[in-house]
Amino acid sequence: MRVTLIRPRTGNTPDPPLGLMILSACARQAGHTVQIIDPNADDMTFIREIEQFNPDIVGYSILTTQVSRTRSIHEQVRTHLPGIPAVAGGIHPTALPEWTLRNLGMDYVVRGEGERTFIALLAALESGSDPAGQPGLGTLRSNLFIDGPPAPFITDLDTVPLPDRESVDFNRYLRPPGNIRGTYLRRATSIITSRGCPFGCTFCSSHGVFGRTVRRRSVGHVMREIRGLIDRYQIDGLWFLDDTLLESPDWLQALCAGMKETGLPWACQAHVRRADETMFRIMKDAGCRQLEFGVESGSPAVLRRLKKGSTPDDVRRAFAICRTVGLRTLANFMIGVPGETEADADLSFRLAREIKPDHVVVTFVTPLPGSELFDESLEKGWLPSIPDFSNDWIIRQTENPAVALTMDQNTLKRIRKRFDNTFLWANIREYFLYPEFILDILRHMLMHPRRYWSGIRRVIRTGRLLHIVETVWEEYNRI
Ligand code: B12
Ligand code: SF4
Repeated sequence: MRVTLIRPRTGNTPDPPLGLMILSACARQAGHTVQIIDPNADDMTFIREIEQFNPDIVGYSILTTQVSRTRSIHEQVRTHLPGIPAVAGGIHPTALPEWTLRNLGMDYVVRGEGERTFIALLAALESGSDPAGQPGLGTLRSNLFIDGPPAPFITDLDTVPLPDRESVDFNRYLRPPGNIRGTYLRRATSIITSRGCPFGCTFCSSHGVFGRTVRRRSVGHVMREIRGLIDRYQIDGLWFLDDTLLESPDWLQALCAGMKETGLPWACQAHVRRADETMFRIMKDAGCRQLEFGVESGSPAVLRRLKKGSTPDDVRRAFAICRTVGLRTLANFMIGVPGETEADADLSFRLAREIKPDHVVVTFVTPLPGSELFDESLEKGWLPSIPDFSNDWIIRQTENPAVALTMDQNTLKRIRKRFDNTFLWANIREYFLYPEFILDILRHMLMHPRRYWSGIRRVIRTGRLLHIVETVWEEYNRI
């Protein structure tokens, strides 16, 4: 079959669509022909490319933030290719399968890990049989939702093919400054080595797709992919996308030995409870530059509510170890947690100043489908019904919180502005060590001044200086 896979992105980050590239590799192994479409956030010109390819099926990979964009893309696809079957997978369809079928006009949803279910769906459609009821697959028949049993998790991740990077123009994702924030790299990319996270944070929906038990690829398998990336694409840095990389110390030590040999700088996400000086030294010695932590709050009560599994003292300890060892840090905070007061938010602000991260990100709490917080929001009426996931749900870009719980919208916006303006310089100062990058941005701004006006207008309207940085980032990263 001819298969078109689409990522309906809402931002212009140069992260490659790893999930779709893995599905593409599976589909090719099964004898299908694949096209991957990953357009810039406001681009619609790709419809012609799809028409020319003339697929038998289109597939969308959907995060909750991408629902609006999926809707508009799918309308166009339906207009230009009437009757074409459509399948959706990813975290949003996994959490809300029936909603996705009915509201986004999809014919099938794939829940959880997509590899096996997707190939089984293609085989069924090719042979003309009805795939309804297959494990992991949801569909409508006579307007009734038919949900197959959950597909079992893949136990041996070494059997999953490596992402099919040849199906995209992969060089367009390899561009400065790269995805290790605060570090300037010319050809950095990302990789994922495990699936699953054992923690139970109430705002997180990651377990919906990959579960709570960590499954890992073998170090040998991971290093083969990395060496391939060096040989084929000359990468100069790596970001490990794993929910948390530190769950298995022996495995991590073996990975560090491999990374040391490559000489590549790298970064990863980690939980503060896993901070360990000996391990951090090994990681630093192996090229690790930065650890990204979900700090979330400086209030013990809020952390308990979020079931984060950590306290402000755990945070202090983790950041102190990083400073001793010489690892850069990124701290994610969230505001607007149910029950959170302005005094709690002030504790977060004070903690952020105390631990001195190299990079601070603050977002409004958003009850994403698949999370405990989403279910609680519906139960308690904070969300009157399943929303339409309009632009306020595009977490990084929205000016307004999707829901305002204990604190009202204006208070939340004021707190976010205080955070953003305070840490703005810390977040960008490292880039000024790379004059060629700054000159490149200035050249870009001079060549496309109109594109940057929206950012300046938003700064004037909101007083949030970060808008101009975000606009520069978006425009510069347009790929
Ligand atoms: C890389 C990443 C990003 C990248 C790129 C995201 C993208 N894909 O466009 C960047 C850095 C841009 C990013 C940003 C954000 N992200 Co993010 N991100 C991730 C991360 C760490 C890895 C994603 C990945 O590549 N996984 C590996 C691949 C193999 O998995 P996969 O894509 O899910 O695909 C599998 C299945 O889902 C399925 N599948 C997927 N697509 C399809 C399509 C079809 C047709 C089929 C059949 C199957 C299928 O099959 C695949 C193979 O098994 C995940 C965490 C995670 N555990 O996945 C969070 C995650 C996806 N992000 C999340 C969030 C919340 C965000 C942000 C909102 C964060 C923020 N506060 O700003 C922003 C929003 C970005 C935006 N504007 O839309 C949430 C999503 C929750 C939700 N309900 O949507 C996750 C799950 C993290 C979490 N712990 O909750 N993110
Ligand atoms: S937020 Fe991070 S640590 Fe918490 S459950 Fe999700 S992936 Fe795990």
